[in-house]
Amino acid sequence: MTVNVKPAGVQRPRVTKAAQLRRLLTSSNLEFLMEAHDGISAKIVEEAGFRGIWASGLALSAALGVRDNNEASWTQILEILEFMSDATTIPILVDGDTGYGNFNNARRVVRKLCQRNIAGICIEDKLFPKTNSFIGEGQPLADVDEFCGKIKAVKDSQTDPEFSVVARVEALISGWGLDEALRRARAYRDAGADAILIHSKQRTADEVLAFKREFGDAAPVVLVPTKYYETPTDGFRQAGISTVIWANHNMRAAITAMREVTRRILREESLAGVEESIATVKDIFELTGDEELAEAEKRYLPSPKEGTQAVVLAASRGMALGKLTEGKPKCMIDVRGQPLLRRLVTTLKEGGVRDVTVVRGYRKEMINLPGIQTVDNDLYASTGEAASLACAMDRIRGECVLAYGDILFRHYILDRLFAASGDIVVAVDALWHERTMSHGEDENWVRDFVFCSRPFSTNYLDDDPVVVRRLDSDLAEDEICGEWMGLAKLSPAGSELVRNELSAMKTDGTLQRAGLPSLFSRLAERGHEIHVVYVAGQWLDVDTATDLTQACEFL
Ligand code: SPV
Ligand code: MG
Repeated sequence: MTVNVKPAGVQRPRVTKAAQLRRLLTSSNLEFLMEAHDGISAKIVEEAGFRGIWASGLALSAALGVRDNNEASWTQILEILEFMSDATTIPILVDGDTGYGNFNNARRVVRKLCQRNIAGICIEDKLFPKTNSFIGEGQPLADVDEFCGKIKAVKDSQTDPEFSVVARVEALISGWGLDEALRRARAYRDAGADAILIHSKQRTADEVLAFKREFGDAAPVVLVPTKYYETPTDGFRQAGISTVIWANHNMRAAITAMREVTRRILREESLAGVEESIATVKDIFELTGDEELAEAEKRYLPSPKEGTQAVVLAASRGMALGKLTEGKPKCMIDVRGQPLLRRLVTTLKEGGVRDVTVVRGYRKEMINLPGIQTVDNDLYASTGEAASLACAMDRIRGECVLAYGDILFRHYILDRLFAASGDIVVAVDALWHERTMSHGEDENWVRDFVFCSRPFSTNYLDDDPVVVRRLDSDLAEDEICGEWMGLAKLSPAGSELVRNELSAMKTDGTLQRAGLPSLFSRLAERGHEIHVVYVAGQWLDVDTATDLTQACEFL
């Protein structure tokens, strides 16, 4: 029995854009190219189901607000073509006007088009700078031999063997008649053109169909029925035409739509009247492939730590800062143009924390930053940090960061907490003594000192876990191993331990006045290990005016 399955790893050979266009030009069916003039219109052409794009010189120029007279340079056009090509998978036939100069300019253009995966170029037998075919009468034509040389030069220069060169005959446009058109078309075919575009500005297709009858199948024949649009398309099919170009209709449709909407908004001074009739913003996202970016972000960006929470304690006023906290809580004090809390929240989110809950109290309405959730401790004036934390009890779940609302620290400290083992991990500054020295005397300065199982060591091999014995603002100097930064990380089990301890404190009546040091000390006394990550400075808190000055310098 034969099983018709493609063997794993065997890919269907990719048909290049140049090969796709060549197939359209040489196929026995009538094919169509639709005008586009930028990335989005090119996408719309592909989305509609067209198998090829006409990058119209008229429409590209118009989109830039210039005339179809080579006012935009070929490199400016090339830039847009690159966007159009990158945005689509179907081939683009570029309207290359006269080739932007002589054979030498034209071959340079073609090399660049091949580099950008453009499938073909159409060049017309007029003079540079060109004039649109529908303007004026008797436009001068290029010398036949000169134009044949140009065709040969571009065919010799294409780096993709299936790139197509369409030679456009303007003899009928310029009033030279059928014989001249045929003479030219045959010469261009002999010079190597892959197809002939016979252009006409008559209201009927009579002259282009007469051309086709005489020219026969000497080369694929391409039409642009802009002026003879009333001719039934089947007529082209029966005549054996290769390809029809709908040359400028997206640009014209866009002009009509933009005019209508712009004028209406001006008149009505409102968007209400147009909203229903225009593309949605979501349409724009879809057309430009936002979904792919979202997928790619999942693949390539570091994933936010699954469900990591943070609870930030920001209920207190910060009396020691005096006038500065008269109208707002300490965490909202401006530090170099941003509230302290905003900087902290940014650090947490950049570190992979998904949800940040801020416990508010004093002047709570002032804490209104985007991207945070809030809970309130309305008894902030008579309660301490443990009571504030208990207000966020249901947010202490899974992996959770606890932070004072007045600290700033370098990102890597959070990374180290996440990397550390242990259900409860606290960041402890071993350089507490240096902080004392640089801070100077200040009786309002309350610090959370830590007595640990082992002091900080610089010994590289010494990596046994260090645990907290006691956390207190009132330790004997020889017991102090460091200062707690006001930053801790809880594992899911650690979150549960903290919730249970807060409930126990509520029951035994100690919750209201306790600080977080007592919470951790209680847990340590019960035999739960509180792991220490030693850091060496690189953080600060803002308790006093001196701290505020240092915070500005820190940034
Ligand atoms: C274009 O679309 O720019 C063309 C076709 O060259 S036409 O405007 O009909 O000449
Ligand atoms: Mg043109």
